[in-house]
Amino acid sequence: MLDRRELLKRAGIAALATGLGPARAFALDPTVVLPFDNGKRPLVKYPQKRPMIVLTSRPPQLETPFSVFDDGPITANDAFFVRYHLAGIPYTIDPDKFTLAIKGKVDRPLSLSLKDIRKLPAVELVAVNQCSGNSRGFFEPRVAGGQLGNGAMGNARWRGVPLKTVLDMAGVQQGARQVTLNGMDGPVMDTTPDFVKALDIDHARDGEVMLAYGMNGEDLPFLNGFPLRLVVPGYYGTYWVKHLNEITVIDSVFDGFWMKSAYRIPDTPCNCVEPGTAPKATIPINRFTVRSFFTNVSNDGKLKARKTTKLKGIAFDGGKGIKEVAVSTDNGETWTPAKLGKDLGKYSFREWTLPVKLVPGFYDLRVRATNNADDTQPIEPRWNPAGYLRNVVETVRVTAA
Ligand SMILES: Nc1nc2c(c(=O)[nH]1)N[C@H]1C(S)=C(S)[C@@H](COP(=O)(O)O)O[C@H]1N2
Ligand SMILES: [Mo]
Repeated sequence: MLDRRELLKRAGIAALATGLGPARAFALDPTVVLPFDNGKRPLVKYPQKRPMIVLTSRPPQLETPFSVFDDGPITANDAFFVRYHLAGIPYTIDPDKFTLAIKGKVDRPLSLSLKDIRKLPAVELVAVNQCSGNSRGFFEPRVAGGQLGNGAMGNARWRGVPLKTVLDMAGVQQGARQVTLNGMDGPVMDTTPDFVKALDIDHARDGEVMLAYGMNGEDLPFLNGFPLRLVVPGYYGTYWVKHLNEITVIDSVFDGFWMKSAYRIPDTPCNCVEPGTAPKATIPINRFTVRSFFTNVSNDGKLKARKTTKLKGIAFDGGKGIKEVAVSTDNGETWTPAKLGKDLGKYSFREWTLPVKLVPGFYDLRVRATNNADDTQPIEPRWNPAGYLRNVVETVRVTAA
């Protein structure tokens, strides 16, 4: 494990703290253009990260360049996206002094060091983390919020202890209804609500929700929540609280801003509404919708006609597991099942491949996944005012010549 000085040195986080911001190695940062209006973004290198697509720099909000997802089903730590709400990020964290408090409606309030937590029986799980607003930039009509392409997602092997373990150690009292989760970051103005999330007590104790200190065999990168974060398999990233240092068991339903007002979806069967309209009632966002992507072909791609091309991609869902991925080369008239890759668990990206041979022409290639509950992806996009849950069938336009 890294000591503090070592961490600061390796991560260069001190540079961020002193206001230098990201390392600007180049006079002119390269840019990328996401395929929607106002999609031009700088590519910048941050501590412990390779050059990433920058949405905002204060706080850092970094999107993964999409080509990374073709490298394999696990997203490298240095390419994993970063999302923060509040500019008050704890730029220096001493892992030897870090403690996690478990308090509220418990018999034995606890203060656990990182060492204490690392001594508990560890578990590992591969799971996708995806921001609720991933792909928001594609919404039509456009909606307010971070205009993200498809790179606000990633898949990692997380290591830590079940949240249940520490809740049982503390002894949850009768009548407990939720746990609230707070990290070390905070607002810079006291009118901004602190980022606090909540889970129902049964969910918190399901044995899968994890206090994670490891990611793909290493400590968590600083910007992904060092030294401890919550992992909520199958659930949108908003619940995956980073720099987690305070868990409170409560006997009510938490009514903080980030649960009661933000991160809510329409309470309709499709969790969608007529484009441009407001929902009558909303519920907190929860599990991922089913999605699939091509990773080795993109718009304006060129394929060799009459030669076999192996199309490749990824699929995932909110935890039922992927049952089938199918590809259409004829505008959705016919669908051919792809071959699924190795199963890394029901919360992981699932790779798929499909060889195709095309005669010369223009093609809209489509990919559609179905999970083990027979949930699938819609051909027409669904809409909600916050730009969440996007899972329309993805299309890439290529030329075979
Ligand atoms: N402490 C803290 N944790 C947080 C957030 C935050 O703003 N502060 N944002 C959440 C949101 S909305 C997302 S999508 C995930 C992103 O995780 P990542 O930055 O490791 O990719 O972190 C979550 N955890
Ligand atoms: Mo998010």
